[in-house]
Amino acid sequence: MEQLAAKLENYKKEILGFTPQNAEDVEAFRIKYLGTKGLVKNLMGEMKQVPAEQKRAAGQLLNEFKLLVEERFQSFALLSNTASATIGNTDWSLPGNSLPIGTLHPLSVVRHQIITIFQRLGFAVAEGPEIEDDWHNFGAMNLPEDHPARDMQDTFYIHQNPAWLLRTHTSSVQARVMEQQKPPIRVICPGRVYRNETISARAHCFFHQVEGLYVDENVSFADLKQTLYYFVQEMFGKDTKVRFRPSYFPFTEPSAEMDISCLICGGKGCTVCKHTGWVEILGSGMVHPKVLENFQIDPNKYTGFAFGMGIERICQLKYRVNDLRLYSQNDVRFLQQFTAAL
Ligand code: 2NL
Repeated sequence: MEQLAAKLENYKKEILGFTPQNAEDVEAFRIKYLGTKGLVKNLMGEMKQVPAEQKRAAGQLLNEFKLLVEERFQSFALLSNTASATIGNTDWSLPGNSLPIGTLHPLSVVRHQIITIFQRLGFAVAEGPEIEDDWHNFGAMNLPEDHPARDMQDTFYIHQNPAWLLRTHTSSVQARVMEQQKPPIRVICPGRVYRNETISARAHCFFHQVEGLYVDENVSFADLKQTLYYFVQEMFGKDTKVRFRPSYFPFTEPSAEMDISCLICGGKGCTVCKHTGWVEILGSGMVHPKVLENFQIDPNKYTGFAFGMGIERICQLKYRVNDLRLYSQNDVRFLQQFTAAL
């Protein structure tokens, strides 16, 4: 036993001190220690001479030694693969240059945040076509025939068939939901909408919206206020204040616009809030009885609230984007600033 232990100690020193310079050295190491006529095999053979009562301890020592040799060989083998990966002047084993990975568009980031908040409240997500007919976009929403929004000046009609238009809001999606589903209805509809406007820092011919609709028995204005208040707290932080101002939309009655305390100046007054301390973020209201009737939903039994917000606007407030055109110019200097927002 003592002889064996001393012998192994010497071999261990030899092995640990051995540094192969190339693939040939590694192969020589393998043959010397691990080959069919190598040291480990020889030592195993010598086990026969060990007295029976010491066989167990000797076997254990030898086994430990064998594991050490194998482990050394494996680390050399990795190195030697690396060494042989050099062809000419190129080391093909070096890590490559990573390809630049794109980032989510800020509007996608914010849309995702909005959707997640409402999903936690039990809202489902619905999508629909961007090319719509007059009924789903306007008629069902209680917009009178002579409403200015229906004007060629404001809405893009499809040249080949003026019965079709580019939706001006995602209410058309909620119209399709109400067509197919009876209350309780709880949906949010994110999507791109189009308006015929001259492009500037503050206006664009398309933008992105999230609209929400909740129809059931006993849905009240208090539900509307609390839902939208919850949304603001989740989206902009617990310290954000809200206020509702009376407003008008043809599809809701009563209607209200919601302001939040200015995130930029904290309500003290700045250029973003035009020194009022408040910024408008969405429109809302109780669904007009005529809209419900358009879908055979009895307004005496059911009530609902609805709201709509521009994703660009939310994004502008959250990330201080001061020009609407930035969202569609695809300038990477703009887009790359939102990696952290993931
Ligand atoms: C805004 C205001 C609003 C709605 C959208 C709606 C939808 C149905 C019925 C009734 Cl199906 N109303 N949507 C209601 C109030 C306001 O949007 O300023 N959006 C950017």
